[in-house]
Amino acid sequence: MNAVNMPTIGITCYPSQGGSGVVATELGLHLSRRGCEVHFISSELPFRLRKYHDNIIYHPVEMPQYPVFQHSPYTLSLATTMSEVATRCGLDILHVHYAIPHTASAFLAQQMVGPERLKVVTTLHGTDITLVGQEPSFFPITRFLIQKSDAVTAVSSFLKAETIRVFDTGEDIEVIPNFVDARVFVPKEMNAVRARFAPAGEKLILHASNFRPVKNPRAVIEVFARVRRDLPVRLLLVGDGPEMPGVRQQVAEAGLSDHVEYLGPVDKLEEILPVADLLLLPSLHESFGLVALEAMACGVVPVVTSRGGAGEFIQDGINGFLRDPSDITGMAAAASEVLGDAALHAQLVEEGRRDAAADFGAPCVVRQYLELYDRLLGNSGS
Ligand code: GMT
Repeated sequence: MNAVNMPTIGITCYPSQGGSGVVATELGLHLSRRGCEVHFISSELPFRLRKYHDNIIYHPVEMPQYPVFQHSPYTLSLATTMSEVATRCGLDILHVHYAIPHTASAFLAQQMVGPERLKVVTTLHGTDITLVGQEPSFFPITRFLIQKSDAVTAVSSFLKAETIRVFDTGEDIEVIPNFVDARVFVPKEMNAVRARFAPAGEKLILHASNFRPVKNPRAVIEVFARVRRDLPVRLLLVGDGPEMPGVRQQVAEAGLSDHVEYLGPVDKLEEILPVADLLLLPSLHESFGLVALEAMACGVVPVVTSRGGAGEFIQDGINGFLRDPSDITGMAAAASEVLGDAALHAQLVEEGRRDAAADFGAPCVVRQYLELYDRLLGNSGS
């Protein structure tokens, strides 16, 4: 605890672009503004931290190479750094995002420091449960680590239910949803950028992801091709990943190259998202789908997979659309309908922005994490 009786928190996440790293970093930033001292412990500086912030200290994890190692044992180096930081900086809580392997390191660090001095919170984000954790070589340890954490949160009720169903962990998992800073993710005119990407006044569809198979990016191109039959529309692809070469080939083969822009990874998504009219996220599943919430905050209508947790913030036809990821026709029809009807589009934008800022706005959700920390540390109120 610091002078103003706020907990001192260690946060570990994957530093590269990806929803879990975004949520962890934004949480750390918001906690620091509320008076917590926050220590980020990770292999690299998380990408949204790249400037000075009061109350935030970054501790890199050194990973020594040695000829006998086939792979440097990151999990052990992380555990060592966590225990050193916990002791030296007086951490009350280690909050790890994405169970594998971060909870394993936190568990080891806790054993080294003493369980009475350091609590471990694990936030489950998605594929740590729905894909990676179910690999036979990871399943038993993932289950063990969930049970050993002092508190476990899941970013959606869907993910909580999946965790209980697959890992038989018991009900003691708290749902704390993802959040958006609705002062940063705001609608913007962006006339100059729009003129560049949509010179003839076309509508703009945007897809942003890490282009892995689970994101189903080929469906993005199929839906886009269908919508183009109905309306003048262009596509912005943000991000990069293993599916990108196949996507480029698909675009070329469909004769769509002149209508698609590849923007690559964008650190500050809020600087490009508002230019779009519609976001497409046809993932095979999404435990939450943070980018859809960020889109709503920016006044962009989301057309999102119905498999997973997105239905916990998107109401079909009210503030966005939910469709099965195999339903190319359904996604295209929803996109064409809303892009072709200005009044409907404006109505969905208004609903989406209001819903994103209310229940899923940063103040509301960060408070839930602070209350959890307080309960764990035996304090009352936050
Ligand atoms: O997409 C992933 O599998 C990685 C993961 C991440 O670290 O970015 O994304 C998951 O966590 C996000 C933040 O909580 C969620 O918004 C994403 O829905 C979730 N991805 C999946 O469930 C596929």
